[in-house]
Amino acid sequence: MQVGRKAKRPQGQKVKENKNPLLAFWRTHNLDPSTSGLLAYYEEEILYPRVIRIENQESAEEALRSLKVAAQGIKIMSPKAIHRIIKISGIDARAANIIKQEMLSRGGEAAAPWDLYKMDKKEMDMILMGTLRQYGELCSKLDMQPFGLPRLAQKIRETLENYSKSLPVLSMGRFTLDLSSRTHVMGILNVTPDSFSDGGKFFDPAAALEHAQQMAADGADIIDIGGESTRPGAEPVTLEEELRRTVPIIEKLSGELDIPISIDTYKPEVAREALDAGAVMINDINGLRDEKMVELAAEKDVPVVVMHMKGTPRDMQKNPTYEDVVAEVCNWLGDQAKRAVQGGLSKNRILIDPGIGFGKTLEHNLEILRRLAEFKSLGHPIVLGTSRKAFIGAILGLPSDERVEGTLATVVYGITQGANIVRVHDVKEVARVCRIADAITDRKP
Ligand code: HH2
Repeated sequence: MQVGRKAKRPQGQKVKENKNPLLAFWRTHNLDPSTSGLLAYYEEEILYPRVIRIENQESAEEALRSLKVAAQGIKIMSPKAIHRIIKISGIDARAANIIKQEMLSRGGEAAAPWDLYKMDKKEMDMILMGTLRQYGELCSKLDMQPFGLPRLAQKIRETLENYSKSLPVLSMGRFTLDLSSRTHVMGILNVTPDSFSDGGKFFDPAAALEHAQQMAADGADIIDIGGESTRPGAEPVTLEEELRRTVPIIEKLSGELDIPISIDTYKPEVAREALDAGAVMINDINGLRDEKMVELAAEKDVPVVVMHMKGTPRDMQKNPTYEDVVAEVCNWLGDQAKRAVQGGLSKNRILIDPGIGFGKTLEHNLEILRRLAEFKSLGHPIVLGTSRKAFIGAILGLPSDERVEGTLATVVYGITQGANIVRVHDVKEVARVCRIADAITDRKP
């Protein structure tokens, strides 16, 4: 790595080359290695300070190692190289006061409303700013404090760990998916007459089978089969009809495909029959609101995608409002995951999905994408379903069959922000894009 630009040598002057740019500069300018020499060096702007990218423990250690810092120094300094900002909601004012003092005394920061100093306000939000090192010390101190602070310390530790942890290998039936290794592609197979983008195309079983085979050949890691459209305004279909559409296809495909099949349904009865027919994963757009779905997933020990939706497909796009869409969706997903665990489902079976387009405006969808990384705080793999959706059409002014580039842009951005599985129609294009995005990001959180 070059530290400084070589200074221009005065004409005719013979100067011995020296690899150290500072010494070389002194010599070319006939300067002593003294303060004046140093000043001239800096005034010439030979040094090039550069903001470097350190995102995680690994890149922090690597940067220090490349400086030849001693092993002990790397251990001490690397947690200081990673800065995190945490928002805490509904904190007791007394607890907030202690946190503020503890953060400040460590050189960190804690922002709170002015009311903090009145001490009569019951609850408030706070934003903490600090290095991993400062958080570690803060939490050790909070462990000894009153007002629920030991519990909060535990939550802060968990959140920081979740944010950059490696995900477990997902086992499902005879398949395993290592979600930390790369982005996985979930190919959409809608066996419906009315889905917003491919409605009617694969309603015929022969066409559905052929399309699933093609998606597998194009690089799909999972095939997600749905028998009811959930596009805005869609009418629900009967249980019998949904079963009739999906179960025979799943039976046939599970014997033929060498990748797992997921059932896209919010009806526990459909999920049960689909699992019996060979599906090994549930994709629930209703986010496990139905207790029976939790019971089924726990009984069968299968992974479940818990998706957020505000309202129902019939009314979800009628003026959806949020105070802070990311906070609300994130908290709701956290609650649903907790409930599912209490209901017997193991924590590492739960995947979360912010539900792009389900009770969200264009701005909400963009905000969720922009801040997708915040969902990593929950510690569950993130599924992202942007494929050909209306918000892409609204920006580009294009119909659903011309939204592939728009979809690719959201997939790449989603991957950089932590998406682990992307649910898409255009498998071939997306699988290629994922390989490039994965190569760039090295899939490290
Ligand atoms: N989107 C749709 C359906 N299921 N599941 C998850 N987990 N995430 C999503 O974003 C998601 C989903 C809607 O898309 P599509 O299946 O293409 O359309 P339709 O509901 O009209 O069949």
